[in-house]
Amino acid sequence: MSLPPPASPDELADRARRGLHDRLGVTASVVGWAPGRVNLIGEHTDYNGGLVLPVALPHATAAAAARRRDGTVRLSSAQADDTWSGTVDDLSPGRVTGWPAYAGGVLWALRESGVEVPGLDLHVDGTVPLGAGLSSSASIECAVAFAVRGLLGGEPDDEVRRAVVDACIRAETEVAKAPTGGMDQTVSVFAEAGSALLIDFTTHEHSAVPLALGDRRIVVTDTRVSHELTDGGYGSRREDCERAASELGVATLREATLDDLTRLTDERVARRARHIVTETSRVPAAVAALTDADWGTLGDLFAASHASMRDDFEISTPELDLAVTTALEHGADAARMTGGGFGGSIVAIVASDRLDEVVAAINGAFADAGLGAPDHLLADPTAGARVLR
Ligand code: GAF
Repeated sequence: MSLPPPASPDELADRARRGLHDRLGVTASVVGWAPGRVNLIGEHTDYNGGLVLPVALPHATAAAAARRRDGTVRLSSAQADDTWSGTVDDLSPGRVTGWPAYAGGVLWALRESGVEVPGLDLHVDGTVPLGAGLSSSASIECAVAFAVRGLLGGEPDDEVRRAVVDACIRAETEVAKAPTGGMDQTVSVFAEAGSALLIDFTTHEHSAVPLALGDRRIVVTDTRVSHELTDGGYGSRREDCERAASELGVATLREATLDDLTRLTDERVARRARHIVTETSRVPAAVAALTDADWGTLGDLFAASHASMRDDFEISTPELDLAVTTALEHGADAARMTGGGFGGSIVAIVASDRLDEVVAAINGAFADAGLGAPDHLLADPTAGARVLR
């Protein structure tokens, strides 16, 4: 059994260039490329001032673009039949829904931040599975932002990259109305090949954590149970966390200890907060385990993280639980659900010689349970967004 790699950045850029030509009849002058992500550990901690440890996927979005002189914006996508046409003003919050909110909301947010966004034709094409909890939306946003930066000239430096992350977060929260926390855009822009990215959402600093995986691979299983961050479950978890922080008199739950949580009166809110406090403490421990190639400890941390999301945060599903249990029974060193939850994917660390067995066992368990076939991919840690000319 083999899990083939997705199109390379150059191949995907060529696909996007061809798409721009075929759908909108123009020749691309630049392509923005940005990856999706899988989070190793640190879930729902980003909007709580906590720590996260994602890696960028080789699966990505390419946005091919050409400047226009008349101020018009036209957007098309290989993953959608419709073409959006209007001006940057038409992309402001409340005026656009669906995929153009992600692709085009970035143009509005960049302009709000002072960037002179020109009229443009733009076509996106991607290999990040949609609705799988692997940040297809952040990869679209960041690819579009890098295409715009490419049209404006020069290579995005660190300051420009930070501004891109901020604009993409605004597009997602204010235009697409997904109340997310910023992890996905940060790793899509700042990831380094072969490393995870440790991000601290109190200091807003990040650092690459080289992964000593040896003959192990990061395997993602998409349960293909739908995952939608605008559905309300994500937002209600966020509200519970904010309520806990407010009752404890702290700015974010990063400042709370387990002892503090005994002061919370609502049982559900206390469990949500316990997930955040314990999950944040697991991130540095996982960094140490990954750095030392201590797979036993990493397995324990992933197991505690999964149980915390299942029982305290209540964002797992029977399909995610089944995939995790089956992966572990068949030799995965570590496995947990990943991303926002309510469906989506699990992430597992698996020795190369157990890969086929783990994949076959999950497929078999899903078939036995009468579930649709899951998808699997290899998450070899990739570098972040770039401009391709
Ligand atoms: C989603 C969000 F977009 C992130 O900001 C993060 O909160 C994640 O869910 C959960 O860790 O991907």
